[in-house]
Amino acid sequence: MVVVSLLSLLRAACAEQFTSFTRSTDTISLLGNVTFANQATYEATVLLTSTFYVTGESEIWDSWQRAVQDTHFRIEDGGTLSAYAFPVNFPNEFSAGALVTGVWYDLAYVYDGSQERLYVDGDLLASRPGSGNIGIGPGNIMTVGAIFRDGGIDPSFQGDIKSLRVSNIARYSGNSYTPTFGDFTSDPSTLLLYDFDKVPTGSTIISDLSGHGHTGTAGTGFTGATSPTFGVVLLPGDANLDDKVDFSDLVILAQHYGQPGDWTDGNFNGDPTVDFADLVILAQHYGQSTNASQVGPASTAVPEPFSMPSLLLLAGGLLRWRRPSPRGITGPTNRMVSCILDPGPAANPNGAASTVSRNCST
Ligand SMILES: [Ca+2]
Ligand SMILES: [Ca+2]
Repeated sequence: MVVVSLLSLLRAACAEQFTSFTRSTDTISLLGNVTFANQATYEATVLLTSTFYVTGESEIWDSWQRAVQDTHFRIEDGGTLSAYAFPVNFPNEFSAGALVTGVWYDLAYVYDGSQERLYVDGDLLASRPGSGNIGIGPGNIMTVGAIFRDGGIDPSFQGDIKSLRVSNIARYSGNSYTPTFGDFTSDPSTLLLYDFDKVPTGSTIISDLSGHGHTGTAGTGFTGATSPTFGVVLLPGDANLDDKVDFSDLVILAQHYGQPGDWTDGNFNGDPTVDFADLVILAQHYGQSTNASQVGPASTAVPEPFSMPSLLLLAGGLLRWRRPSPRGITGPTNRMVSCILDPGPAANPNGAASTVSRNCST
């Protein structure tokens, strides 16, 4: 019980501020390279908002040069944790587990020259024998998030990251260790270190706290690269990341309804499509806001949980609004949405359309 309580506290301490990767093209381009011999540790504190990747895999960290270096830390489709220290166990990267969304994880990959190990929250997830030195390429590309490699874009993982550390030693051994669940610290074995929770909102540059100068620049590195969001707590339903769930988010969801999408398209539940389940999430958080200094879930000011008739009303209105009217989507937004979300005692499934038409569409 003590252990459980401690873990709960550590998890709670993570819920402050971090960096959110909400698009498959979100990336931070890192200067330089890391150099290993026959030991390595990759570790990150992350919370996933999706484990669905149409490409089969997504990147947390990657340093790569074709046929020379392939050192990476990934989440594969379905939530499998994966790491590689090419050419160790070539051609098979090391994958195990089934991570889920909405949970802070302390993830680690360790290679000690004779064995590879994956840990989740300090518990050994899997191990396998391995040997040899790790390949290093002088012409590498290194990123947090998406990377352009092998002729295409490997997408970013989807979620939040609090800290990332890469080291040239095997930091953990055995079946378990006490996880950090937060910011890692630098020491002489640290090759790169980022505390994403220390980066101010709106930043585009992140410093390497290891002192090795692997400065990161967000939103660069390949055509179509986008920046993750620094210093913003992801609020379910907040598609445009402006720290509140309101009509603007509703419009975004409507514009992508029925299509594939990521968080900034209104796909909040990590499945492939912007659909009714996302609408429910948005509705449940409509009117809420939070701020980066606030720990825990968003305030619950308004509204009450919605009835299914209200949600159907909302869905119907959204689909109508997918085609901009001659006046555009700039009407009496708050009134309109409030009306739809709370159509009053007269509303019922059969009378839904007339309620919207009479009271809410002007
Ligand atoms: Ca918003
Ligand atoms: Ca969805």
